[in-house]
Amino acid sequence: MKDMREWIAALRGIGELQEVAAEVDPHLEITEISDRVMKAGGPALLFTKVRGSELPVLINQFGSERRMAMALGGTSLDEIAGRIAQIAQMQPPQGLMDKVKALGTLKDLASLGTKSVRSGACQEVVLTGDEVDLDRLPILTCWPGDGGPFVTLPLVFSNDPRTGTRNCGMYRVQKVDRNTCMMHWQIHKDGRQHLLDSDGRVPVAVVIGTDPAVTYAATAPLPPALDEMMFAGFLRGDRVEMVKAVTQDIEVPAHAEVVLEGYVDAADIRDEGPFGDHTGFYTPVDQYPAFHVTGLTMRRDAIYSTTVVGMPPMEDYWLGKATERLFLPLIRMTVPDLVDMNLPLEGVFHNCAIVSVRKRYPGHAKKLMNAVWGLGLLSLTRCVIVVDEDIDVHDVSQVAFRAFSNVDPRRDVLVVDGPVDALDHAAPWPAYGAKIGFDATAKWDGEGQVRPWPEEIRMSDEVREAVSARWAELGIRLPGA
Ligand SMILES: Cc1cc2nc3c(=O)[nH]c(=O)nc-3n(C[C@H](O)[C@H](O)[C@H](O)COP(=O)(O)O)c2cc1C
Ligand SMILES: [Mn+2]
Repeated sequence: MKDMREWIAALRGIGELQEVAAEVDPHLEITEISDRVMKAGGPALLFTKVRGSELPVLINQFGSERRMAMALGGTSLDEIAGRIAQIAQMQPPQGLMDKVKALGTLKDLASLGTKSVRSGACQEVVLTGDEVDLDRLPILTCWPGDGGPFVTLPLVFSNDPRTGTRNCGMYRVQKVDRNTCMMHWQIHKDGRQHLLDSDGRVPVAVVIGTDPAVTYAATAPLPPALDEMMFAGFLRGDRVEMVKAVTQDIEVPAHAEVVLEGYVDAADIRDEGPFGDHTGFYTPVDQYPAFHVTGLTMRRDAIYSTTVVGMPPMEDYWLGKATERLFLPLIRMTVPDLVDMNLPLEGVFHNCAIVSVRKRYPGHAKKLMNAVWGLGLLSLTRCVIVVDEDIDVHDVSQVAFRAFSNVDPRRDVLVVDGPVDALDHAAPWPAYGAKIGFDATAKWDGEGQVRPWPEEIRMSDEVREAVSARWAELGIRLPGA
């Protein structure tokens, strides 16, 4: 897919998109409608008549596992993760079959770059200087306590002032007036570092509405040196086409729907928020830099893409799940003893990670906690629960059973201090506080278990198979069967 239109057409083609022709209000009403649809696991919505704007609004494009996988060109997230694992584990090919397979993998790698083009549909309409008017866009005011309208699904592009490396992160953008916004890049994020390393001003492009692999890539926690557009190119198997912005020295995806060009000014710090956030709480007003818009470019019939975050589950749950699945093979390159990982819904990404370990030595579970607290944005995880590898980390009930029964609080709990997520409201200080790890694995002698560890109860295979064989004969009906 090269743009959002192809994606919309694909969603429509498989019955995953519902068009809404009735007029709707971007002030709170779209949130209430979309929230109901997201919580019910419903389709993507295309609102074609939005009060106060000519642009239709696309929302909930990623709101199911099926759509999320489709967005990244696969049938399931695990299948896409498998492609990444293949590259992560790439060995020099041995036999002929291996060589043929390796060619497929190399083809994937060939799509890693980006391609600079001279013109793009995103610049069919160009407004500069006094013509810039953000009031033309159907920017949502999501929740009653919000500080204003927010662009909620923006791809924020900036370049490292020292190296020129591109970054693309999804940081919400609050609209202040017709050509001024606030840039909510948090303390741990790459875009913010660009501003710190600059002479006080960084050119920035806020891009709205691209093909879904590109949009997803903006949310992916890649190391700063890795260009998210290369990652997007790999995911979709085709290089992303980039075009020069009109008023700033920066490139933007050529096939985007809407682009806000401008600069972020370190000397212009103002109040940002409040904002009803993905944690389920409002984040309070805080100080962030202003983003001054010098150019607004669009397609002639541009479509505005957005989301609503709030009390989970919402659409962004699936963006986070994709990251959990796709990054697992990459994490396993350096932490091979981490078998599987689940960032459960209730943990809103940063509050909880459940991981399983192939335990080989005393203290192995605690080693894994420390590994998690040392990995990129995962390091901000407030609670890490470690279980043995035979436990399904995605079955929260199974995990809870071990966490409740296998943990001696004095021996099996680790509390550490360090950086926590900027949105963690329970931490006493902003972005700094405590994190906790629970070792819910079976304990060994060498871990201070002086009594024998009990065996879990399981019926023998022989009896289970025998009962299965005569189950029909017994005539017992189980609920739901
Ligand atoms: C819908 C959505 C909204 C987000 N909003 C913000 C935000 O306002 N500020 C922020 O720092 N991160 C936000 N994030 C998380 C970042 O996009 C994510 O951490 C990403 O990895 C940042 O890119 P970077 O690693 O290049 O800095 C949001 C993520 C999603 C899915
Ligand atoms: Mn980045």
